Amino acid sequence: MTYDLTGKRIYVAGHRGMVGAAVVRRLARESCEVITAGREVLDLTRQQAVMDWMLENRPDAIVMAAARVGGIKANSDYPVEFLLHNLQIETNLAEAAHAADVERVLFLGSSCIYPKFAPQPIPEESLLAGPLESSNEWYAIAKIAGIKLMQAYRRQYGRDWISAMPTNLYGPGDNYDLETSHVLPALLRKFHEARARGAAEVTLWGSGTPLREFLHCDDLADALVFLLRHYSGAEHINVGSGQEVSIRTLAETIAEVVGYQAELVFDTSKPDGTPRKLMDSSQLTAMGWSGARTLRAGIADTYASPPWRER
Ligand code: GFB
Repeated sequence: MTYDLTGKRIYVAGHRGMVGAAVVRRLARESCEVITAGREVLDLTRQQAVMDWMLENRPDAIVMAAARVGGIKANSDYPVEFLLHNLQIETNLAEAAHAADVERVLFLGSSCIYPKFAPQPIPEESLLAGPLESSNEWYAIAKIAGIKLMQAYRRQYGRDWISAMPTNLYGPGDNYDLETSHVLPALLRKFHEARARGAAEVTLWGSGTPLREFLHCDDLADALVFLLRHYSGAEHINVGSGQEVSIRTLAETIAEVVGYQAELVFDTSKPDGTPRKLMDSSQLTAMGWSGARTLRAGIADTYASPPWRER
């Protein structure tokens, strides 16, 4: 199938976030109209406000890049917000999209919602096949519900709405708050500041042994536009890079990019989380998408972007 984006009005929910901003950048290369609505215009946790906005603006397609996201500590510290706000955002958007007869909706899951001990690489059918990682089960339940909601609208109303399952993401516009961010931006900041201070050590959380797959947000955005154009199915599609590193190796790579060597100190009072979550993205590659940049090139691109460097 091909969904022609020409002349379409595509609403990018969450356009100020790292993923949303990357999708807006990618859609700028298409002959479509991009619609956005900042939090000051539209609070996506408010059902009536979302319904009113959607019926007034009537986009042809929606990329649901709005969510309450964060790293392993943020997920443990704010279970209510990770469950409640993500449920509110996805249910409000879906209900309003149906009312406004939106023809395409692309929902975003995350590789962390697979079972803690899913087979590696993780195939799409592993979803719900085992217990979740406890540190982010709140977020996982909300995101699994979102995938199910897309399937429900396909089944009951024939909506051609789809879901993608991205791996751990990074890139320009990331969250660099050391308490709530993901590991890659946190280590970029830690090494950047260690160099500025001439610090001898950089402290990492956990043991450094967990393995993580990483994908640059601009590569994700390209894959999402590809799926919006070419994918029509009930099952979510894994979007990974296939590039997996240990947290220790990630730190060593970031030290090289930042240009500062420091002793790595591992604070094992902090959780490791899921030991590994490499996804099997062969369905996506079989459809014809490829082109994820190397992790080192992606980290270098990120470190060459704000807030580290003005482009
Ligand atoms: O990226 P991260 O916070 O989330 O942690 P997850 C990845 C690994 O990096 C964990 C370790 O083993 C952390 O202990 N780590 C080491 C650090 N140093 C740091 C640090 O300074 N900051 C952080 N944040 N981690 C998330 C889920 O799991 O995956 C989210 O909790 C989301 O819901 C995301 O889905 C994609 O990869 O473990």
